[in-house]
Amino acid sequence: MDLFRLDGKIALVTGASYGIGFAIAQGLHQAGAKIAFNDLNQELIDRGLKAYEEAGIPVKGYVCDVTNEKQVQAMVKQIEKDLGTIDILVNNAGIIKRIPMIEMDAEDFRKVIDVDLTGPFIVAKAVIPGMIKKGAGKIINICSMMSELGRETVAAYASAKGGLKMLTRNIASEYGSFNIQCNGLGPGYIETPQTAPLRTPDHPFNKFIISKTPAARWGRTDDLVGPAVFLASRASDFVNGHILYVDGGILAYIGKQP
Ligand code: NAP
Ligand code: GCO
Repeated sequence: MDLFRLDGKIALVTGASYGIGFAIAQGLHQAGAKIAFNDLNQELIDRGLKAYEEAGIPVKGYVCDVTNEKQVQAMVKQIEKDLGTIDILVNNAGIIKRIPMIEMDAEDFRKVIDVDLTGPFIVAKAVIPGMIKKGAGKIINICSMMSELGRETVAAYASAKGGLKMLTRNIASEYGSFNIQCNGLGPGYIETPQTAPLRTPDHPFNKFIISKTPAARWGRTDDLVGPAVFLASRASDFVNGHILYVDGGILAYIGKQP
């Protein structure tokens, strides 16, 4: 089972002060990796550092906006000084704005694309040269059900996550010969602050999602840990350009007969 071990590896998980990123960072640490994470401001970093300390996980935290290429390049150089070359990148940082498309300002649309698609491009571009030098690397882009499906009010987010699916495939195509594997992890509907507005007891979306999920429940962040460790480890060395959906069966299911 050493195939799934990450001892000696250095992982950067973006936007990982809490939520899915935090859970994935925890799992990568348990598999042996050293963890670096970033978030938008020192307050979030401090919140994350406290949470990692309480979980007994030694980490390095960096204030960095993934949409700012100068900040990202500086952060990657600092991580290389502090820990060494990044072996595993998890592009997790993301936002969503739930607005009907015809009511959405173009600025808001651009902001979602910037964080959820341009950000992963910028961070991957910054870490790939080190992976090439090292002769190996793992990139995991956090995609979504919206990489495959649309729904009302998430036009920007679905466009970004659909693009992220193709960016994943393109990185896989362009850098596979350098022994870099780039795959997507596509969570279903997961209990995090991002989906909290949809999970209030009286919110119709709550029942809807449970009816659309064969597992008949919302996902938990720890449901994503095993798939993330798999995609970060030697066990997936011949898996490249694949989007691994961890959705309880949503994408396989037409929905319950009313
Ligand atoms: P979340 O709770 O909103 O956490 C996202 C993290 O990214 C936050 O720490 C956030 O900081 C950070 N972030 C936002 N913009 C950033 C930027 N420009 N630079 C650096 N960090 C930034 O989201 P989540 O539910 O854990 O989701 C994490 C990822 O999974 C996202 O890519 C999301 O699209 C994806 N996803 C989520 C679900 C779900 O059901 N929850 C399902 C599929 C995919 P702030 O606290 O300042 O916002
Ligand atoms: C929404 C949700 C979803 C989830 C996730 C599903 O409003 O539909 O926020 O987009 O965040 O991306 O995989």
